[in-house]
Amino acid sequence: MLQGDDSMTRLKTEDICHIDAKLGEYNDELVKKTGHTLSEIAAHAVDVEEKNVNRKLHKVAIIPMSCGQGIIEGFSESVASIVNFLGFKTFVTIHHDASGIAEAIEKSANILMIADDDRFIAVNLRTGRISDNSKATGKGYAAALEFMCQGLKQKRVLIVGAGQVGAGATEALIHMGAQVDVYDLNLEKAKKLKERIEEEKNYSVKLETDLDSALVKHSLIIDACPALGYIQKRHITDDIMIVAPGIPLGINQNILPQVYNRLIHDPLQIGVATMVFDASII
Ligand code: PYL
Repeated sequence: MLQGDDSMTRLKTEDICHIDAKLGEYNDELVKKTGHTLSEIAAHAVDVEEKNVNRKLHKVAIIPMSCGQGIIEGFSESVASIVNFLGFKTFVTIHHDASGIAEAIEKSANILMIADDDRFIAVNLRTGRISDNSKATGKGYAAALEFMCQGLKQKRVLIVGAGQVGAGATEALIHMGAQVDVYDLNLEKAKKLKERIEEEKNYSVKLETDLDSALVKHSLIIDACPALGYIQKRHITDDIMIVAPGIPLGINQNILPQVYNRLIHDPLQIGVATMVFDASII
């Protein structure tokens, strides 16, 4: 039933063009669903107190990158609007690529954010700390889920997708005391994640091999894969909560109204907020 791998989906301008204008609205939606703001979710994801993040110490530059498939119109501006919303001084460089990096440093930026087709990173030039968007996104959504269901200790969570986002979410969930079950269409990939986590964290991850029955059994779900609409009406329970960093959304359009109040999904906001907070740690 599930098609597609879990490599990073490339955003399109239409996925992100509304971000700036709707940040306030999205923040209110997060508060309604989780009890916490975008800043608080991101701070929680990186284990810092939101009020202790000293925004004044940082100047963030977003540098458009033209390599590979090229610049996504509105991408850098959307990232800048999120970082600015969090309270950091932020600008998009006029130049792109190497000239953009030079410009950022000449204008005294100390955190640089750059994305090519494979990676989106924030680099803290003072500390050398590199924050990766995929991992940060997994952590950020795990934090949002923890707030939404008021604690994850000993709760069972299904992660669909064992890529970088799923891996970030797995590590964060373990830290929160949850029981993690992982499904990936590519069983080998899921096994690799399980083995790595068991070796590094001495923690047992359960592999799910049948997505349909896994979805029926779980009410806490992280949709971290790019497959469309695989969560169907028969999977919806009264207590279901879904956080969905995956693009496109894995929930069938027909059941969206039923789950809307227990669903968190955005194209960039939580991931970018978490990576910039992570990069700003001194
Ligand atoms: C970073 C996002 C999250 C989801 N998909 C990822 C994606 O779209 N990556 C490609 C980003 C390319 C940006 C382009 C630019 O405009 O600077 N190089």
